[in-house]
Amino acid sequence: MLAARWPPPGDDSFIPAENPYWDPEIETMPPEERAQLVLRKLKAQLAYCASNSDFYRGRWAAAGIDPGSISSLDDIRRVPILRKEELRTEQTEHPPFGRYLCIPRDKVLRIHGTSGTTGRPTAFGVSQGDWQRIATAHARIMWAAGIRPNDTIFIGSFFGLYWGGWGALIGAERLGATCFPFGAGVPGQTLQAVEWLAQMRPTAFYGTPSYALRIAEVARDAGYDPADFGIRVLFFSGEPGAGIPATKQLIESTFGGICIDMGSMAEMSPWMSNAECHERTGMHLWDDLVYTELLDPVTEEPVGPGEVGVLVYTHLERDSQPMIRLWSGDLSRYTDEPCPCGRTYRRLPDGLLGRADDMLVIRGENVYPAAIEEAIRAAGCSGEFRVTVVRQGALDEMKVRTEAVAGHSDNDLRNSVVSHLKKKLGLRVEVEIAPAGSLERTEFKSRRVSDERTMSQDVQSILDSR
Ligand code: 8LQ
Repeated sequence: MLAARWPPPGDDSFIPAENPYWDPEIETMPPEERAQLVLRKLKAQLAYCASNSDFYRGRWAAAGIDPGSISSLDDIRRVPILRKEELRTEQTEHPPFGRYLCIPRDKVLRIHGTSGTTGRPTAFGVSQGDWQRIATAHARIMWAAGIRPNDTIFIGSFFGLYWGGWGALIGAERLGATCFPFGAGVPGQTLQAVEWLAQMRPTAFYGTPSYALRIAEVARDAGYDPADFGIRVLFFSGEPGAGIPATKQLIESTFGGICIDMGSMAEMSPWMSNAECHERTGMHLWDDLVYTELLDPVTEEPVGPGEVGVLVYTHLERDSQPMIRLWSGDLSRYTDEPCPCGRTYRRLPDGLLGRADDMLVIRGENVYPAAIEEAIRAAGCSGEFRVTVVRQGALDEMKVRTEAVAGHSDNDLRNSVVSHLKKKLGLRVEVEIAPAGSLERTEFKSRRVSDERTMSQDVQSILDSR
């Protein structure tokens, strides 16, 4: 459905007949043809921002850019990159939404926001049209994950400012599935989740990977086998895990369903525009919804397939708070090799490697948090773990604390972690095995890797200054 109108209407009630694709034409079109579609939508989006936002008008005028002169996708590189700090500053100077809110204040249907743990929270004002378009985009992408109207979707995520659970909910509603917005974060709720899962037997699950694994532990403690819940599809966003092969496998063997990685940033909703299909070959970049560039973290030039770059996102159908070239800080690699699903979108076969500011440089090697998790999980650690990097004398040392696993001696587990990390990262580590269940769990996003040297701050300031 190549909508002639921009932005496309989001409120249509179309649901495909049984078919692998929600929109076969767009999802399987030759990439060159899709580039033309993306360009048409990009031009409409830029023109819209120029007419409706003093923020964009001002910054583009200052950069000497006439958005009307953009005539190829390459031309987008003339448009200035936008950083989250700039959004915060704009909202401080022009509260509450900043002048990139392109609709009248009274047309804001929903207010969401960031948690603001690292600075001023960012406010999201969403129009009714955008809310509906996000729902339709998410329904289309969830369809590709194998979710159908006869599924029941358990949403084990907060229903508050955080956009994750809401995005899954409205996508599920639009798809015509049965929604089970269970929530998270209330004391005692995880055990209740287990009991409801056993009783209601939903066929799909949404949350963070950490929380799914936490639910599995609580289930086992309560005498349930999570594989008996009957969940066919588990889809995730918000943190690494679902895209890390050993963690994906752990989730799949624990629950007996497929594990699907999704997620970009709340600002970029529809945040499922990075999302795997049921083949699980890495997140597709759903470029006709959000156009995604991968840029070298230092030169900001495009990188080729297989090279590490920062994901930079541009909305193509947002009328409330469109983001144009938002620098995510997340590192990844793409491939344009075909996916067995038949969709012609590029893919991120390694998921998100980690944020540029979380990348560690240990004894001269670039080490991504996702690679550390892959090695630790592959070593057989099914519980929680923590990684600390410290400087001892002139040397960087990595210390891992993980938990005992039933049926494995602590010594075997320790040796296994040491050898997997050595093989994957070439690093020597010190491993401590803590009692099972002793490390803190989260119902949201985990922070498992911490760098206690000053080095990473130096690296960050270099990255920031470019
Ligand atoms: N982040 C998000 N998804 C990720 C993934 N699949 N793999 C690795 N890191 C991921 C509302 C959605 O869940 C998206 C979301 O979490 O938005 P936030 O709260 O703005 O957080 C965005 C950050 O979460 C990204 O920049 C990634 O670092 C991480």
